[in-house]
Amino acid sequence: MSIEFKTITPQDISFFTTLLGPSGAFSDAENLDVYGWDYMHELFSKPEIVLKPSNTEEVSAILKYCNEHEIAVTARGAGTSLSSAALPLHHGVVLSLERFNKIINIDTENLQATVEPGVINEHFANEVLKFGLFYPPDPASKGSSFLGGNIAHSSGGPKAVKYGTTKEYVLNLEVVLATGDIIWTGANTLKNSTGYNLTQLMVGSEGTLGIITKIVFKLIPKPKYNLLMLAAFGSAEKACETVSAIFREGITPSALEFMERDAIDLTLKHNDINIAVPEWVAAHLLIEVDGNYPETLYKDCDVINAVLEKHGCGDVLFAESDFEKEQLWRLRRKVAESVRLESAYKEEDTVVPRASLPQLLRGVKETGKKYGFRSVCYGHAGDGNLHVNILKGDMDEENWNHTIKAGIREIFELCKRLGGTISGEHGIGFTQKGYTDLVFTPTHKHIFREIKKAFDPKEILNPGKIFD
Ligand code: LAC
Ligand code: ZN
Repeated sequence: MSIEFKTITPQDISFFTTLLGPSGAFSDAENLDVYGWDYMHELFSKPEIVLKPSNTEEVSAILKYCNEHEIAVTARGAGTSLSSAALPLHHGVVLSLERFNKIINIDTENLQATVEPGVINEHFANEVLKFGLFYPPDPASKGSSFLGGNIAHSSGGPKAVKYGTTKEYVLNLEVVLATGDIIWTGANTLKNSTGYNLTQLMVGSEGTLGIITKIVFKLIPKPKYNLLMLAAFGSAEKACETVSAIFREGITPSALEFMERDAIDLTLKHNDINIAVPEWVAAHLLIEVDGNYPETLYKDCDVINAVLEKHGCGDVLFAESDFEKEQLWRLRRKVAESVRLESAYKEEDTVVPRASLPQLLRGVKETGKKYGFRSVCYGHAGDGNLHVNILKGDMDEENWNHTIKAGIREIFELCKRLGGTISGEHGIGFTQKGYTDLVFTPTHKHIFREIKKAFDPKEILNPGKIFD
């Protein structure tokens, strides 16, 4: 944290209050407290003021002022980042996008929508569904996370295995740069071969390059049918082996999720979900197929069932009703929340080429034994994306804060050896920065710094995140 930012003065507060009105600028203790936490609840860093602009011009005026006065600005969506990206490390301004909550237009002719970044993911998906349209990215936080934050993190979710992550759906962005300049990054077209791809540069940039104020999304027609099954395995590694075999048989499921026994047990413990899991079950795969023709989907399920049998699957539960589907999805979606209810934990977002998943799981468990930690593994197996939650339980502070970091590093080294990387969908933010030396060479860092300089010469935007 070498950069020095200016502390906010009464004159600055007066500027912001005049610009946004008293209901747009908050420096009372309660607000500063709320916006100093993030989802992980382990870290706290208090902003000096919280600003809630409602339009692009206000964002532009805020950034222009902060740039001139060298005040740090941390953009914040719903605060659900799993890498502490919205934590105002250098205090200064938290710029909340919560008032940017309008769906501006749903274009049913072109299958596109223009929205503001503070729209909640699930609300947007439900609104476009009214027109028979589909916005697939469905992170676990979809009920509360904002679309702008989803772009900032390149968020995924179970549907990504067939439909891709957020980045596949972003066509064009209105962005305010640190200087206050406003640009559109591209065009509202499905193709664009016109210069550098600034749109995709913004995706995953975690608020370090600019503030997104409008989004043009691509939409697709909603498939009419889906089938869902829960496959039980006596061996977690066998379950992982099955994943790539399903694709090799020519099937691309619309979701292919993995949960090891510990994840299932924690979810059942902390939620009212009525599913009996026999003793012998070591892991589940949750497999969904979707499309417009039920007979094709049943045939796909036959192919999948044959693969499951060949790989030692002990039992398949086929969801017979919407209620049963909902129960199975809750079993999967509630894992993260349940782990959190159980213990303090570290959230690692490992990702490898999908056929390497069994090796990754084995490595995680071996590392856990070596360092004495309990890991709960689950996630988007079809994407080779395994969430590894390391539980604190009764581990002492020294181990928790220092020793096990070496274990996490070993897990990430394994990811790299297997051709993977250290985050599939949660981002680097602040919490994962200490491991980026494994994946960023000095050349990468040089390029990153030059890009940063071009967008944000005084480094006021989300300082201290992704890289120094
Ligand atoms: C999930 C979140 C943690 O997949 O990414 O549940
Ligand atoms: Zn996930």
